[in-house]
Amino acid sequence: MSKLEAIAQAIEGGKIKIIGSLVEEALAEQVDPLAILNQGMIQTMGIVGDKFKRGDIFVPEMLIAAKAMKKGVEVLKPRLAGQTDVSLGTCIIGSVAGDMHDIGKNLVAMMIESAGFDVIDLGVDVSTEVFIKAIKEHQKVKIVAFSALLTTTMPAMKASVAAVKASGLEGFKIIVGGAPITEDYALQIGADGYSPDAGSAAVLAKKLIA
Ligand code: B1M
Repeated sequence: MSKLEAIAQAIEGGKIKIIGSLVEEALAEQVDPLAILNQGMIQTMGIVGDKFKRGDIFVPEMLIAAKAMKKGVEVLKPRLAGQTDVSLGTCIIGSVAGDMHDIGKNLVAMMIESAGFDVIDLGVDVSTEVFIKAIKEHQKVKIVAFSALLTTTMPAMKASVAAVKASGLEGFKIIVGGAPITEDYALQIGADGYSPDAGSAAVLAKKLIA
């Protein structure tokens, strides 16, 4: 079995104790960190989601797979994130109200940070009020980023975008993303940008402030 297959299997099986060393071994064998992330981890979470949808697994299995992925990403992070000395400004990010999913949001935060922004991660289930408070409290906010993974939390994203725009606060761009979000939806709710994945979110953030 290849290292990538072993990592995928450990994520799917929620093998939190061995995932860190498997990722380290793969890195030591010069496996591309992006391949570990995309093929070993993100793809596997898609498989986990499909199994959940079919009723082959339930929330606890989905949860331990998510925990294993988080652990794996922790080990991978230093190899994915670049180093920049100059700050491009602050990015406020969070998963919208009612949404507890944070793996994708954490990856977006990590990529935006490595692109040169100071990232304030508000976590999950973030209310509009908390987003607005954070924008007011931080200096040089250039990007406000909303993540949603559930069709049922898309209205919360819409409400947050509308409230931030109506708040009179200025000087930043709003970006949105997450599995059910599309470019059309982003436009429809008045966001300044949409991206389908973490890497392109960082590119978009830089482009929007240029
Ligand atoms: Co949930 N869940 N979940 N879940 N979960 C999904 C999203 C689901 C598609 C599974 C399925 O049915 N196939 C489904 C949603 C269906 C729908 O809305 N139509 C679902 C459901 C139904 C639920 C519950 C309702 C289940 C229940 O309780 N009955 C419940 C809701 C809880 C809540 O939020 N209120 C729930 C709970 C959970 C867990 C807690 C068990 C766990 C989350 C743990 C955690 O995040 N800490 C979980 C998981 C793990 C998943 C799946 C399997 C994997 C999500 C993930 O981490 N993917 C997911 C199925 C799937 O996605 N195929 C599923 C890997 C991650 C890297 O990808 O998050 O998509 P993703 O992020 C990507 C892009 O979307 C993008 O970049 C990232 C990578 O490059 N992106 C952005 C994300 N945010 C962005 C922001 C941007 C730009 C890009 O700009 C700001």
